[in-house]
Amino acid sequence: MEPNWQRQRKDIVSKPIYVTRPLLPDRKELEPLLAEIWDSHILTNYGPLHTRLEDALKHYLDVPQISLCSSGHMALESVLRRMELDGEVITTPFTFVSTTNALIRCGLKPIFCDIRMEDYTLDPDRIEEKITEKTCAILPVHVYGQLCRMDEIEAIADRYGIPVLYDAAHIFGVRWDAGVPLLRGAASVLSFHATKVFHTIEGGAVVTRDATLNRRLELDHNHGICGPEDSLLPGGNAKMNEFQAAMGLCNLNHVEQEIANRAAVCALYTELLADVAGLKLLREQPGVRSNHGYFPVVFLAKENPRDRVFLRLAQNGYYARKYFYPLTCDMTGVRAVCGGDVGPIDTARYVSQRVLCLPLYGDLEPRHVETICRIIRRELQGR
Ligand code: T4K
Repeated sequence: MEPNWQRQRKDIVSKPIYVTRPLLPDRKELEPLLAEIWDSHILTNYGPLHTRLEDALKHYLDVPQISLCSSGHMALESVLRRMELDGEVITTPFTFVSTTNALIRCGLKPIFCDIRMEDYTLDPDRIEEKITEKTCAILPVHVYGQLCRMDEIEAIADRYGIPVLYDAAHIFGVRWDAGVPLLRGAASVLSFHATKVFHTIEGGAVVTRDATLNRRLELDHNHGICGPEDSLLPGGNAKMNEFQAAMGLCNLNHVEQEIANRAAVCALYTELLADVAGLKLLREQPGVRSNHGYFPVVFLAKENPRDRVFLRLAQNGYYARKYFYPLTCDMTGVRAVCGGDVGPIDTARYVSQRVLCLPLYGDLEPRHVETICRIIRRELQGR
């Protein structure tokens, strides 16, 4: 049998493999769009490519309107502002810090609520105990592209007469038998960051059924400007520019293939890890076509081998990520504003301390998936 060190040396990759790698179109595809920009000299401020991307996304996402933005974070802030909320917002701490920071930066108080062990989304059974007379909204996250328990969350919100705003940063391309998930609640916010299944380098968008809110968002993203001589509301600058739109138009042609390629990578991970004792994989949600944005595994063993596996993978050139650790409520900047005492959020704490997102992108080679799984099995089973 090969000595252990030789087996380990074989696993080391020459180039690091990160948790993700952005989808990039062939440069030739981008060139005609760049030529249009050079011809028109329109670089930003709702130019022709911006309009084309908006139309293409409305069609792809099956939504009546969309307001593009410079990032997912700015999209989140703009909609929180334009919904004119004031007070406490019930939300999940198991998310990227942007979700929580957006609330704080808009003068709102995040009230952290626990998540479900099944899919790591906000637990509807724990929401009502957090509602007070100051509650003004609920902000759940479709984390890892897993759809929240929207019917249950919205039923509670309706009973108390408060809106639901979804952080939908992870669900681009997720399809659902029961309707268009982005059209649920008051609004949904997408991220088109480079690390997402579909990207515009940086970028994001708000989707809402409410045409008035949509118009106010467009104004908010461009200084409130309604013409050369007036500004209707105190907006800022959160516009998507023409270069971002060009990248988006190219990537949109490939996103279905990217999702299919990612599905194949996830199927291989699942095949190689499904029988590993003490490892929890995401289950497919019934009636949902996943976009395979993330492949989180949760280590259930009492001794919690998460950090050991993380390090062993890194020693071999595989850079998994602890999305989402620490919980946002435990981050220094959030604690400074919200204080440390957030009440019991046991499931969120458990998952956050034990989760690892494995490398995942469409052209991740099967040999890397096999090596990653071999390393995990060896660490967990000693072989
Ligand atoms: N809400 C939720 C639930 C979110 O997850 C996010 C963003 C937002 C809101 C806010 O949306 P944006 O304002 O970002 O549009 C990354 C992303 O920056 C962030 O967009 C994303 N969530 C979050 C989950 O992940 P980091 O700090 O982990 O990124 P970084 O730079 O460490 O990238 C991860 C790996 O990806 C790198 O190790 C290498 C690879 N990579 C990254 C970039 C940027 C590349 O290969 N090329 C690249 O250009 O936050």
